[in-house]
Amino acid sequence: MRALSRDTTPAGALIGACAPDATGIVHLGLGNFHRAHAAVFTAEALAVEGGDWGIAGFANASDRVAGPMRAQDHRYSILELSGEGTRAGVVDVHRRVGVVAADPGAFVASLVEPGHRILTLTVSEVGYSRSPRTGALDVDHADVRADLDAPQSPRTAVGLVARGLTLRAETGEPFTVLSCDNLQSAGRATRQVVTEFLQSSGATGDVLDFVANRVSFPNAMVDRIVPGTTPQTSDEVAALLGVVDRAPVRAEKFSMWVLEDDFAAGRPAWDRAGAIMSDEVEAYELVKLRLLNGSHSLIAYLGGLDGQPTIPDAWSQDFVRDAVLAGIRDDYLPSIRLPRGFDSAPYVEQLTHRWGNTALGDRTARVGSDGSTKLLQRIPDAALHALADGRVPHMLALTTAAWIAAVSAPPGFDAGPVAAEMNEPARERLAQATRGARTAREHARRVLTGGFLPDALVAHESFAGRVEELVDTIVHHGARAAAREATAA
Ligand code: CS2
Repeated sequence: MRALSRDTTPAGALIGACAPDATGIVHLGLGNFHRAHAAVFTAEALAVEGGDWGIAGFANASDRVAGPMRAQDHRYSILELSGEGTRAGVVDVHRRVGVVAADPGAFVASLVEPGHRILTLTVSEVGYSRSPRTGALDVDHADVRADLDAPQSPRTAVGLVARGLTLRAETGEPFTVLSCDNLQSAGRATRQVVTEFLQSSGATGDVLDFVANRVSFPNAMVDRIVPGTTPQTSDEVAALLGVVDRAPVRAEKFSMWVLEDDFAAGRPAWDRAGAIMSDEVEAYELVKLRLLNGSHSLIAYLGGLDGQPTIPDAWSQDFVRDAVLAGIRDDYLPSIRLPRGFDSAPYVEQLTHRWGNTALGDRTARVGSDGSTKLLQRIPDAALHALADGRVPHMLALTTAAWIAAVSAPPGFDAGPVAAEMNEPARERLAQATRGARTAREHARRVLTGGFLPDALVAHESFAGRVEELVDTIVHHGARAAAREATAA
């Protein structure tokens, strides 16, 4: 069977069929999510309205995706999996690909090209280098410190963006930096860390003025469940399209993008491809980060501790479902001001179907990975809202407790094989912070006071004590008992 390329793409398989000649967007983080989300919106927008908005895509570290894409004329396929069956399409919107770790200079140089007017980012929550305790740029992090000491040769995402904007300030050409990650006030947060980086690394007033006045950082809410590719994915593509694709993506059918229409140098007609331009993006972000992502974390940690390998497996357990729906009702919904005209009931109903998508088979370990940074976007502000109202947010405490039990190895507790698969960048620091703890409660307390959560939240003894109790219950009686205890409270 022949490899996917311009010549072998089956007639009618192209999504959008837009074929841009020139690139106008630089993208950092050439993973599955970008390729199933913004890249598809861009291909569809260009098919409607055209424009020089091809994408120059950069992977952070490895050639795993960039290599095959290069060999396939920058094309790749998407498998959309739902109860209605599987659909395959081919995306053709990238015109260059690179790997930052191999050539950071090429990435920085691409930010200065005048035709490049937007940088999109999918670097995940970890990539913004924010302090868990304060939310500001984490200047204590070794990688950030190294970049601050040598801002001309950065390695972190924030340092790379700051370097590109510093060089772009010389031409003064306006630019937009668009975060497509699950961050609260994503644009504002990105502007903040980039500006803090520039200030701490001795940037000139001219550069700071340029970034303040000529660079926009729109807020955006992004949503599509995109699990990793499995060894079978290429076989499925081969069966459906008759070509070999070495960099396919799997995704659910649902896709949503809500953007603040604040682009300093223009944008593709994303709105004509179904994206929503709104002046209430932060409200949409909160809805999504809390109802979907916060609940997703609870499903993953309870399910993981219960040995459920996939999200639909976890979701099919009554104790998980009861806890999640209680969390939405009691802890998340009261913490949000809904966007105008937004009805939460059908949204939640739709979430239940998305979590139950067995065709997609999203992995529990994927959603449970990186909890130390993801939970910060999902839990603390909602919890503080409840606490300020005089309520203990039991399900947010349960989410925190289940994360601690799943990834930080309380004494004498085996979290099981699914939890062991979760990738947690803070494992080492968690181990240091909890070394020598003799009981589950003592262990939990050390995590709580170890700088992994905002000080303002941990200062609430009603929350910290609840987390401690629930870790204790998980360790001695299991996740089901803890969920029941929290749901009954
Ligand atoms: C998930 C998200 O990994 C996670 O924690 O909650 O990746 C989720 O699937 C997406 O945000 C859906 O848009």
